[in-house]
Amino acid sequence: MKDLTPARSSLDPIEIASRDEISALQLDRLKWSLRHAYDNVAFYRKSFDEAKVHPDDLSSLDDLSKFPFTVKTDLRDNYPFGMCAVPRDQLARVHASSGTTGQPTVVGYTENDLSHWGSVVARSLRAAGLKRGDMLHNAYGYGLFTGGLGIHLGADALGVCTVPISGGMTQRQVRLIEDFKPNGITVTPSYALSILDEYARQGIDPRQSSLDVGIFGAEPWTNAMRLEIEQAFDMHAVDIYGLSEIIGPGVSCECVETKDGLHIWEDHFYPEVIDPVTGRPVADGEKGELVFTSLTKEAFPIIRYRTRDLSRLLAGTARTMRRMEKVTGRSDDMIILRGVNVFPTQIEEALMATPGLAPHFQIHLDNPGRMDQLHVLCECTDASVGADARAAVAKSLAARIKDTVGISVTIDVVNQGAVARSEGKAIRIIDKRTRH
Ligand code: DLL
Repeated sequence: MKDLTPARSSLDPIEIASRDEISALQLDRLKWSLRHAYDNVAFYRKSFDEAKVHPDDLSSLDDLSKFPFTVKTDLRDNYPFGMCAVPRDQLARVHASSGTTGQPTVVGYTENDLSHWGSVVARSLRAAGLKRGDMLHNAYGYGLFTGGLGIHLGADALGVCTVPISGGMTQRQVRLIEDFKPNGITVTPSYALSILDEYARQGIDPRQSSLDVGIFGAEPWTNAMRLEIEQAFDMHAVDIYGLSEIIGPGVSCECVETKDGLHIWEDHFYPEVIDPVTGRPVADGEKGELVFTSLTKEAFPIIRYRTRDLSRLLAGTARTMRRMEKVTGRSDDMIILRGVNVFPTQIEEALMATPGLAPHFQIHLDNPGRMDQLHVLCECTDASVGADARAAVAKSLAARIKDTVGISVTIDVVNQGAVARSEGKAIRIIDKRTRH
């Protein structure tokens, strides 16, 4: 793999500023953001008043913990523009979450917000190893989802030429990678696997492709999956994180030279990690739920947003800005199976460590006899293996899950292509449990 480390001189000075400098900037911006939210959004005025706090009560960064949280339902309750802090004619863009559970969540951006978004995504792409003059195959979905257009904005800001292919039509994805010879690809890790399958189907060796780096996010993925993808494509695989409520992609990103967690662009997003039960902030290094406060957002300022994503904060390495550990999962996706907490990423890790299995999987939950059962659907790499060999692989995966996660599960090793493929975010859990 190529050394893609960006020149130090190409970084934004704040990325490598001293901690004192970063904290001073954060404090200034935090004061502005709290005041802006309080003065311009009825929801924040009410929630601060009810909690008996005022923007003037913040004199240090730690004082932020006095302020109330914002949760997803607050955004839904204020659908569509109740959380907007600027007159409607100052909005330059809106995006919305898919709203799988009902009401979509709407977010909006002013021109300045779009410019900041572009600059944090540009920073992320640069950290991942792209530079002016490169070409990027952008297979995140375009539309209301922030992935496609968010990455596009950052690529424009960095001077990278974008192929705005969006998700889907996998055959064409391979064709255009082969014909256009891009340096990088931005895509969900699960859709990258579908593209890999298509390479195999067409009999083309992905290791010979032009790709030097893949920038993967929008869903959890493990370091084991990173290795799999890096080896399959002979390219770097870097993690990018973000969520619409905070801005979209580009809240944090790994640096290609270290790949040791995602540097949070702390001059725009103030991170905290809290104990999800007590709501109290925990010290850096301790695991909990990520909470973000926007520091520069004009249209939809967001104060102490509970992401439900589990991670921990770590000191900076390649940059002075702090890192967040790779997200292990969302608290919403945590399965409690007979009293044991299980995340799909743990199943992914066990699967990737089991020889003979392809990286596609889905978890089915059921409770036929009132007892919860977890069933893993996965595929073997070799279609010609017989029933006995499949049973042996299934047994070895079940034993590994028992060993590492501590639960008994059933496994079905199905034919290649029988596990549903993703064109965006993978659906990892099918919950067929009935509430008795
Ligand atoms: O998924 C934004 C995005 C697009 C990020 C493209 C990266 C690349 P939402 O649709 O609002 O926004 O979903 C946000 O996705 O709270 C996490 O649960 C999950 N997520 C995003 N990035 C990662 C990641 C976009 N790198 C939700 N690792 C977040 C794990 C991620 N989970």
